[in-house]
Amino acid sequence: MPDVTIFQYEVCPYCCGLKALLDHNKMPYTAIEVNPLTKDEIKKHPLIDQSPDKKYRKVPIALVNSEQVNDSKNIIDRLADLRGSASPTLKSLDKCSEEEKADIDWAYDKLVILFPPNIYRTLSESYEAFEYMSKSASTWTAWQKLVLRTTGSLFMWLVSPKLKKKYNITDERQELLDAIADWMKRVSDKGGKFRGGESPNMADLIIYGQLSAMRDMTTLKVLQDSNAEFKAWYARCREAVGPSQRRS
Ligand SMILES: N[C@@H](CCC(=O)N[C@@H](CS)C(=O)NCC(=O)O)C(=O)O
Repeated sequence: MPDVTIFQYEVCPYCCGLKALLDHNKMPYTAIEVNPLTKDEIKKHPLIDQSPDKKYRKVPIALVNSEQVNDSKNIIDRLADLRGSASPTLKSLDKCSEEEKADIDWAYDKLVILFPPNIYRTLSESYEAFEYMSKSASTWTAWQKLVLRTTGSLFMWLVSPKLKKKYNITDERQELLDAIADWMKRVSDKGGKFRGGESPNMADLIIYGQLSAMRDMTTLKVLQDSNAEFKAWYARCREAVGPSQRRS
């Protein structure tokens, strides 16, 4: 198994989609929570390239056997290469079926962009997201957590309308409910259990993982309370993904 470290935010859907694949494939990893205000964990890490032309400041970033890989899709491809034996749920994205690829593209291009305007839509929901984020960062000081919770939640709540405008979103809640209904229609076309049929495919796992970034948040509760089929699919995916393979 490769040695994998992931620089992440606990609420980052790209990070959570990636981790769902690792958990399901029983691949252990270390996760380092990045402070979104300072990004010190990335800026000060000796194995992260700091040269001006190569510096990358988004998450996830992975160290795979000490080699830096940026961007969740590149990380998936790299891990699939290294894993050697083919796994239907950890293969390089260009080995996915056209349908699986289209579902994954939909998740990246349409679904995930609806998350921020939802989780930061009110000041209290924004605070809830940052409270959750600060709880996940065991190595930060109480002061850092307080600054993150207050400044971060206020900032994202203020930025949220700009995100809506940028992505042409009018009613963030309704559009997310519609997207989930659309996804469940596609799952139902395959018998209703998973989009992959009797077992989850990569799209099920990535989409579940991305949505799990909002666990314990109001948005996910609203989705589950409004759509019983979705609630059941989400629970089946959680079961299929199994326990976290995070070592520390
Ligand atoms: N295409 C990238 C997107 C990564 C991304 O946008 N991550 C967000 C967090 S969810 C980020 O780091 N944004 C910049 C920031 O927080 O400063 C991927 O799939 O990894």
